[in-house]
Amino acid sequence: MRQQVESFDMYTDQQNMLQEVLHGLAQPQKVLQAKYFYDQTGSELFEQITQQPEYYLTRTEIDILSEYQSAIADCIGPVHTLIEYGSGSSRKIKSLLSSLHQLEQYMPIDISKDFLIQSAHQLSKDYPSLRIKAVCGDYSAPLLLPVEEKQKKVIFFPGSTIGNFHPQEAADFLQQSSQLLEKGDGFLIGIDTKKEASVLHAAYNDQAGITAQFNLNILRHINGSLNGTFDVDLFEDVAFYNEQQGRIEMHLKSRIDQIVTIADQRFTFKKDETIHTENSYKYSQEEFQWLAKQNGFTPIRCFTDPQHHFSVHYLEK
Ligand code: AVJ
Repeated sequence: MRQQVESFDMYTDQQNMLQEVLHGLAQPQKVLQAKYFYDQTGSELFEQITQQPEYYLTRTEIDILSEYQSAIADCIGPVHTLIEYGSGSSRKIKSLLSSLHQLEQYMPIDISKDFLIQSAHQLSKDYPSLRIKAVCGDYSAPLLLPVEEKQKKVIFFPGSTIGNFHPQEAADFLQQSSQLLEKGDGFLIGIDTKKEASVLHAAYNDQAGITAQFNLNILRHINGSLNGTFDVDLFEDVAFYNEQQGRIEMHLKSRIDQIVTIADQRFTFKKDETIHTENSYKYSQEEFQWLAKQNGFTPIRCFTDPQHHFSVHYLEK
């Protein structure tokens, strides 16, 4: 029973967080990478965001995956290995594990090791004949995966997480992913669409203030992990749709002139100066298909909801 879940440790860069944080805060426009939202508290807050009425993304993606469950499975055809970037919602993955044809192996990749292993064991109870290889690693960096050649593979990357990358980084990321694949392998990816600014604005400014807590929590994470002196009450959450760039921007705005220290380095903030904590790019169906085509994939089909609020693209190498 136990042998059904194997785990592989490929996460190497513990030292990186300090360097990346210090580097980002030294820029003229201070910046923190969105991946640092996700400590234990941050992951829990994100989970709560997905349940807010204004945050349509997760709910809509789950609806699309369930509505088109068999169409997706037929479109993909027989597949040996399903790779998931970031082991997220079990509802999304279960819909695929239950419907994909001839699936033998599931390989979730995540940097949060405890969460990864725990969800792998949980899933193995419901899918006793599935081989699960849990890979602890950073899927945004080049990875050597324990996959068999000559077996059809599909990468699943839900949640519009690729939206955190600048378009050029998203392009590089697609290229890098295509290098893990062979001709005929697939990529199933969730993409948030361009839509009325008011819908987008509401999704990132929920009434309950959960997104604000999530944004501010990045400062607590840095305080805890890197000995920072951020006073969370002296920063304010700001989120808006930048229509020019087609992205939601999240910032933390300093309420006063202040100095913050991290690992003995001092950073000065002017009143109203911001730290840019996240971009969340939105793509029309045509824009994303164009990006995929330019970067090693053929768009096969795009699944969407009646309001076109979210999209799930199936691409083939
Ligand atoms: C997990 C990156 C898809 O961009 O909507 C939610 C993160 N940030 N609310 C998104 C997020 C603020 C989320 N992604």
